Amino acid sequence: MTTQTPVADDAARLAAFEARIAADESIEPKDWMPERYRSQLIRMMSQHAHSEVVGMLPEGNWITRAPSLRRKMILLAKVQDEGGHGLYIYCGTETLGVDRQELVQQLLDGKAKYSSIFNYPTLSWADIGAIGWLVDGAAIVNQTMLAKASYGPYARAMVRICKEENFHKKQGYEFMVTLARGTPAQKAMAQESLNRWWWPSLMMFGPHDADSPNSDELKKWGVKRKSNDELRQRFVNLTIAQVKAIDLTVPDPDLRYDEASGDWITGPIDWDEFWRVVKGHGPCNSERLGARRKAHDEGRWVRDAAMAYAEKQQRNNRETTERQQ
Ligand code: FAQ
Repeated sequence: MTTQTPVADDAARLAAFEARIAADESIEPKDWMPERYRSQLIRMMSQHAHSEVVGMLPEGNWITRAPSLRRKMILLAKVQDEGGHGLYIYCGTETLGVDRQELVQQLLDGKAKYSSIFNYPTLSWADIGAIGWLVDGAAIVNQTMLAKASYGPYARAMVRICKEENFHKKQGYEFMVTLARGTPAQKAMAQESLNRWWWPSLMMFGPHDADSPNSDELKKWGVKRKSNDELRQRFVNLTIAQVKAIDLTVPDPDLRYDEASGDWITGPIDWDEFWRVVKGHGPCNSERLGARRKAHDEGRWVRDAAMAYAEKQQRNNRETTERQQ
């Protein structure tokens, strides 16, 4: 498949499209859509797919070091799930007329974004629990909203992905509960990990609404149903209760409860750090891209073999059909 040539938008079709969005109709791949809607979806969905695939790396690092068979099996299954999520979302993106290889190449060339969170290192075993709890927890808050997105293939992928992410989050929290109720050293390891993952998890929701150039358009077209700040606030409210339940603390001296709104209000987020990581200068950006490039190069023979096999099957089918005629 090659990238489709943009078709000029016209006012009547745009009005009909916007009426469908207002009526909460699902937009499907063969429906007419404004080019800007298409390109915004390709941008966001491909970044999401890349995040899932790059997101396998921090946890994948610990598969060989899991301390029990049970934890190893859970971790293996989780990392495999994330790869599957990437594949669903790449498939969803292809329905917009873009070639997957083109998107993967953008990632390998360092031209595509993926979630900032995966550029932080996994330094201790507790990080595997913290990722399931906080990173999958944040992803669920965001993706439950996206399961109602106006673009059908993306929304349907999110429904399935959220079911799996819920398992991931629950195992992550159960993991942290076990450490927090374990020996003093285990509890300290859980706390140290929470200290490192807390702020990067809040950054996953993107910049404040006032600094989010894409949000207005995405909300107008029903892709985002809630803003970055609304989702971040929901995540904070849900998570602080869980932190307290296991007697840990978040590394935020300014955290306070606001009686009037019922919200937990955090201190300021370090946006300089966020943009540094997004622009490629986080602690693990080059390591992550290096690992993806290596995997891509080493997997070339698998792709070549799969293509050769598919061509052979097609040839055999053609010959069988010709013989039967
Ligand atoms: N990291 O105007 P906005 C997961 C960029 S999946 C990097 O607010 P938008 C599962 C943004 O792209 C995690 N870049 O952008 C898992 C834009 O740049 P551009 C991924 C970020 O699109 C768990 C610029 O900043 N989830 O974790 C980030 O309206 C465990 C301005 O921002 C998704 O991708 C960031 N955190 O809102 C896997 C969900 N935030 O393109 C493995 C789908 C912003 O203009 C293990 N995506 N940027 O150059 C979304 O919901 C949205 O795209 C946002 C950003 C909310 C991420």
